[in-house]
Amino acid sequence: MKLVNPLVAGFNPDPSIVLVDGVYYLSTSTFEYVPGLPIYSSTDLESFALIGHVLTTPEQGGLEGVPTGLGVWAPTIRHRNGTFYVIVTIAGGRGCMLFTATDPAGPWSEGLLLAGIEGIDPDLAWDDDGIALVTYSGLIVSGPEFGKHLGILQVAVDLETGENLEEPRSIWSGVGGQFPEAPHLYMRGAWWYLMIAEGGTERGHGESMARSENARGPFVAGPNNPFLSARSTQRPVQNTGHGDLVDTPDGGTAMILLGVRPRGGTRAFSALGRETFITSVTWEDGWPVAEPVQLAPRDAVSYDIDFAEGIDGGWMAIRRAPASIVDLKTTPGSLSLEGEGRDLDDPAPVFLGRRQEHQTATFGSTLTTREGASGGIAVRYDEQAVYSILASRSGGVTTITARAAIPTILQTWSTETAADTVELRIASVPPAGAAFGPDGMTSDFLHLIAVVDGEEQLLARVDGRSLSAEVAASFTGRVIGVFAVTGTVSFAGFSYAASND
Ligand code: 6LW
Repeated sequence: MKLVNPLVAGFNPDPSIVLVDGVYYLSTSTFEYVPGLPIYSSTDLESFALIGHVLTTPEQGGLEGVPTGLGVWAPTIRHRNGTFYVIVTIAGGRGCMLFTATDPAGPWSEGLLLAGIEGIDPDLAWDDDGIALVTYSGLIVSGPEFGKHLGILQVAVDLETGENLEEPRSIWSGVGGQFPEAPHLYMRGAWWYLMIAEGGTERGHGESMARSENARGPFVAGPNNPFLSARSTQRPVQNTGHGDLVDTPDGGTAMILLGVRPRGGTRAFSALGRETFITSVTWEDGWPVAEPVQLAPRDAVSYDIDFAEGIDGGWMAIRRAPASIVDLKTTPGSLSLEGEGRDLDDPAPVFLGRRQEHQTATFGSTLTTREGASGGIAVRYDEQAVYSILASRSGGVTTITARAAIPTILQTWSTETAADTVELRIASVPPAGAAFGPDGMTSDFLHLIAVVDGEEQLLARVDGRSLSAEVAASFTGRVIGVFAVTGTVSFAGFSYAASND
């Protein structure tokens, strides 16, 4: 079977997958973005299409006020007797939630709170008697005990009421790596397998396996844990872990998992954040053996979005629904955004974005600012790590300001024009210098470009590593898009040109 990697490119961490009647459904973490919990679907485990989202409104997840770094963490998607289930932690939001649907494209339910589950990364399985077991990582992410870790826990839950049916039990916590998390429990042959991630979601990440004859344990660790990890290797895909197992179309086993693609002299900076990868798993003496994750990107696809055709499901807003800011009527054929006086450092700016999926990519838009209006384009990790180009119209002059914001530091570069319509572009350009020189030891450079009166101006060339998984540290990835700060700004399309360089 051909494996494509990344399988789902761009900011798509903590993947979970289920196979139902020959169709795969996969979901990933989305933190503070709305819509949340995308459902990607595939019939060949190679090409995936976005078919819908579990969370279509911020209220469904309690996302309106979620702190940066928290929000929608690590779903598990499962299916039983005609119902799809997504169980997920909404850290700093509604808590441990269970959503259901008969059609995975949606609509999904408003969600049931599993109030007795204090932790993250919940898994859902049914024991031999059909009792629902939630297996989860006992990391406390709210209240006075924030940060405390109780290892991998399990509890039987009534899925009608959301009540625990017993006290949570500790079942296995791996072989000593930090942050035992992302458990998944599977029945396979005569065994219940408990797979977990440990080592932390950074370079130490890996997958470990234990098994038992009973879904509740006792679990006995496998012989070669962690049985998958890229730690201490030179492999191009690092941080591999947080996996889920699924049958392949040809009857084998695959693991989908998160990974990063670091670049730079010390291979340290991953511009796109954590993405979804796939690798094959074989079984020896009843224990899994995983192939290292190979890099095998699909052909890069460039696109031009015509807003006359509306807004597709790839667009996201921050702590609010895209529908609350999208205006396709004010300037027909364009997307208009109405500023609310808040800039990109606000927790809920007027920003609409989509995942940057390629390390080498240029995106942009031609926008028109009315008198008193300001807005532009941006590449964002979180509200503290965002590079943008802002066009502000005042007194018949448009001031174009390239801005590089990283925590506590803001640098700007400006130019002016009489035109009220300007084209803005941001390009991710690979590092080109000697491996250990200053131009080589980074993920990429971001070129902030304005086309003014037909002439292209490079306003700034900024090191990209501040917008990488390793530096920005928030759990998201790069999201590229358009925004307004004041007045009405109209965007005539959105272009994205990518390559696999
Ligand atoms: C995820 C957990 C993790 O729930 O990061 O560090 C969290 N590990 O498995 C967010 O992606």
